[in-house]
Amino acid sequence: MKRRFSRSLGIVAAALSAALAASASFAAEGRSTLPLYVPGAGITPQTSHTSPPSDWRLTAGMTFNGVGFDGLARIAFDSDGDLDNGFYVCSGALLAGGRHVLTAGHCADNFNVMQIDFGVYDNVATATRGAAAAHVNPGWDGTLSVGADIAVIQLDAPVVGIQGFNVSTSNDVGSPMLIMGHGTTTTGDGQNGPPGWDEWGWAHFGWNEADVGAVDFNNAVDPGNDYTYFGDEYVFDFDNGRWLNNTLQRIANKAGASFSSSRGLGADEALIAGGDSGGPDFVWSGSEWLLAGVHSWGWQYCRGRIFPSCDVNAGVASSYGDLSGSTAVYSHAAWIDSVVAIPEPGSYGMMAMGLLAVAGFVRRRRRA
Ligand SMILES: [Ca+2]
Ligand SMILES: [Ca+2]
Ligand SMILES: [Ca+2]
Ligand SMILES: [Ca+2]
Repeated sequence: MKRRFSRSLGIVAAALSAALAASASFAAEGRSTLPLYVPGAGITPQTSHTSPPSDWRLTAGMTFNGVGFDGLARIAFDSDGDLDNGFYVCSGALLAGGRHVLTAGHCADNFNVMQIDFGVYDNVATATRGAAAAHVNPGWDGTLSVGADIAVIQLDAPVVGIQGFNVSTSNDVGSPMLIMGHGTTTTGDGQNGPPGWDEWGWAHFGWNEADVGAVDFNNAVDPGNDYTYFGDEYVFDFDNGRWLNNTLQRIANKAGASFSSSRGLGADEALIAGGDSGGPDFVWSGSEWLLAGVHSWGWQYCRGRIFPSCDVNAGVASSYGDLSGSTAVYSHAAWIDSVVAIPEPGSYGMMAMGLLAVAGFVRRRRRA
């Protein structure tokens, strides 16, 4: 089970052409989930920035407001029982208590092998665990933008010595968020092409603002929709300071909607990319970083919908003007509490049975 992702960079480079083969779920039109499939062994990893991704590495010992982020997780998984022949990559965050990881539903609804690495710096993990069970939100059926794309993974052994995070219980629309993940990297200007593996041994961080919740956003881009919501979500745009690329404000203007969106956070602005799925958006409470969002989807919205286009590069995902969505944690705080409170199984055998039972349930439900 314990495998290091230290396979050759050559294999990773060869896999580049198949990058961004998102796994599942294209439910809401145009939106796509952001796990990355890595065709050969090796790992990927992260995030689109205003300057070279090397400026945005999450390095060992780095703190924000005095808090370290070894609790950021890199998740490798597959449903063929084998990580050597390729796997999917997501991100996640350690919950307070050290026994669970918060991630996206689409990262935990179809796997039978999973390796979770914490505190990965230059491709060396501070701690590695497996999954004992996956608790996918009951509302998740592959449909994006209805607030259901969230899951809690129970670790096969507690993580000690690494700080986990508490969840936010308030609606954080309007808040600046510290975003992190182990996805692919590029720059927002599109000059470096689609997100790739240039920084594959590192996690990256950046900032953005949660401008609008699920209902107001969907009503603006899809008037008259009849979505059934299971929770809330936050929608972000990747700003470069220009009016033209302030996509959420332009959507609001066009729709006569009540929300607004700034022209961004200057050089700090970032957007998630492939492989960041399931990763965290943090808000600062005044005394701690709280888990506010779980990365869910990306959307090259602008082309064909807004003129002149709000996207600086229609061919590059996570370029300026593109959108992302994160499941809003506050809307699932009670559910997360209930899952984390479930007693641990008494033996490894029982844990394995629990995992299979969850996976089987999800498969049956998704065929329905
Ligand atoms: Ca595989
Ligand atoms: Ca923004
Ligand atoms: Ca904006
Ligand atoms: Ca784009």
